[in-house]
Amino acid sequence: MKLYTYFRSSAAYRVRIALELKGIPCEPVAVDLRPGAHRQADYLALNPQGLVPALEDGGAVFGQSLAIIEYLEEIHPQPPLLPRGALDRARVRSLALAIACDIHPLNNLRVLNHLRAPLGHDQAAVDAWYRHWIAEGFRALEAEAGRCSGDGRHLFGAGVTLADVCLVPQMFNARRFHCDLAPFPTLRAICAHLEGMPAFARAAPGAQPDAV
Ligand SMILES: N[C@@H](CCC(=O)N[C@@H](CS)C(=O)NCC(=O)O)C(=O)O
Repeated sequence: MKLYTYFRSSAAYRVRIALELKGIPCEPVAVDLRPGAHRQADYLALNPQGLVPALEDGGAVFGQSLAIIEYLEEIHPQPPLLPRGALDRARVRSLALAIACDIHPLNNLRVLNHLRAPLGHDQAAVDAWYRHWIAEGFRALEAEAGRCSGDGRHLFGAGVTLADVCLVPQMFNARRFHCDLAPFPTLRAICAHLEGMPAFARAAPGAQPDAV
């Protein structure tokens, strides 16, 4: 199994956490987003979406971090990242999708680049855009955490789920862009707990071989 990854990619970070939690051996293949390696023909031949991560297994390559994580969950169910009951599974997916579909895509590299050129926004405007969508998304998640967290250390219930796997990388990005996190004490406490777990620490951007 190979993971096409970039150390600072939060979508790849989600998959790295899932691999570490499940103890699945996987060879990382670095795709450097800075010079645009993900837009080069050799990578587009593997993943026409031109985004990281992508997973290669059994001769097939596919992208989309949540599809990859659900695949890992199916082929390697232990430890589970989704709870047993249908309702709880839907609630965990709802939290994960709030991050992966409603926060992350608005602040992706290609979106920020498009704001700069051709739309002509300066760095201050791009930063304001970034922070606005983090604040909007985290406001909802903080409220969700109040209803869903069972122990103040996990976004849902009292064990690690797919929701946590998505939250920690998004928090990493929010810190990197100096977002105001004061209004989100529950999310900060959850991430502080999770980031102390060895699997999360091994998956962190700074621990990756391509981190520079
Ligand atoms: N929905 C996709 C998003 C993947 C994605 O946007 N990856 C980012 C890095 S976190 C990327 O490759 N960005 C390149 C770009 O925006 O040009 C997933 O969950 O895998």
